[in-house]
Amino acid sequence: MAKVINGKSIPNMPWQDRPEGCDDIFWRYSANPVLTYKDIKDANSLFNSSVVAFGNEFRGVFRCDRKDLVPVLYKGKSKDGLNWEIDDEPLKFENTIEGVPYVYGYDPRVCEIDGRYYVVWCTGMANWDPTIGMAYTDDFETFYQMENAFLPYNRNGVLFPRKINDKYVMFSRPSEAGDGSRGNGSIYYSESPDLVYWGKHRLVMTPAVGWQSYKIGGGPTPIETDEGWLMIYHGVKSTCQGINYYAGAMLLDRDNPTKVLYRTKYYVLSPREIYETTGDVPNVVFPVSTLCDADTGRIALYYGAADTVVGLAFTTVDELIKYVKENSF
Ligand code: BMA
Repeated sequence: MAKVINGKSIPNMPWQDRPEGCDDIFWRYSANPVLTYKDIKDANSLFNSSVVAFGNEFRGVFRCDRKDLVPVLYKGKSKDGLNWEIDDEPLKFENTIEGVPYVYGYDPRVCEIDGRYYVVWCTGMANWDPTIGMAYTDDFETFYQMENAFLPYNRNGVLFPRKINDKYVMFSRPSEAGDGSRGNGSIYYSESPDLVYWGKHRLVMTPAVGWQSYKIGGGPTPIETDEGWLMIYHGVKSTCQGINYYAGAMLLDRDNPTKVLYRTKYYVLSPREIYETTGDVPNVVFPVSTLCDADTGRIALYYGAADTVVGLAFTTVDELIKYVKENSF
């Protein structure tokens, strides 16, 4: 069995066994979607969101497009990872940083490093130009804004849960257009001594064929295993009806995560159910966060579906690593 390194025991995380007769690598929660616009006051949609274990409970930072269709971040708590109490008002930062406006926020990823929780999201600067915003919290009550990590245009910032070779590590996806309308987006590595200054940028992975041909971007916080960093990512394909979003997985070298050991040539999750194919943006599954129980290797993946709701799907570290190794280029 692949060993989860630096993981947590989360015996109460959401889980269902693989349904009989299902041979999907990720199987969906039978009561999907887990979150909808009904869970937040004045919401149009509640989707690409991030969930973490916190003590014996769960905490989350959520993407909500309110009825003005401006994306904002919310915080919430849950005892079981399924039933959530989300604030009525958007998340506010305790501090403000001059010159770092917070015009909007979407696709938050929460990553715990040494007991502190960092939120990395797509933030709007002047002119609504997207880049990578950062904040931290110790208690999920008070959040402090940090310096933005990069210049526009950049999206899909994903922090690694520990320093590697004494540096913080982030993956991101720089792009040439603010609205995400152009393809060719690749995943890049950056490192930092202090979570403020980022450099030593390196290419990690470019788009490939099929479902990941138009652009790719990071997903949930990577899971450290004795076989490497297990990372779920998203891939986009352009079609005559628009662009479709899928999820894939890769395994990266533990000491040098710019080194991709395997990446799936098949997707691991695709828009198939009605709540994934129909909504504000049809045919989107967008993986954002996972819970992983270090004792059993169980993984619960929270993903945005059709830019409208949050879905949940399950697999195990062992099954996913085996699949990645057996179905890669
Ligand atoms: C991306 C982001 C995501 C969204 C996806 C599909 O560019 O905006 O938040 O889920 O497009 O619309």
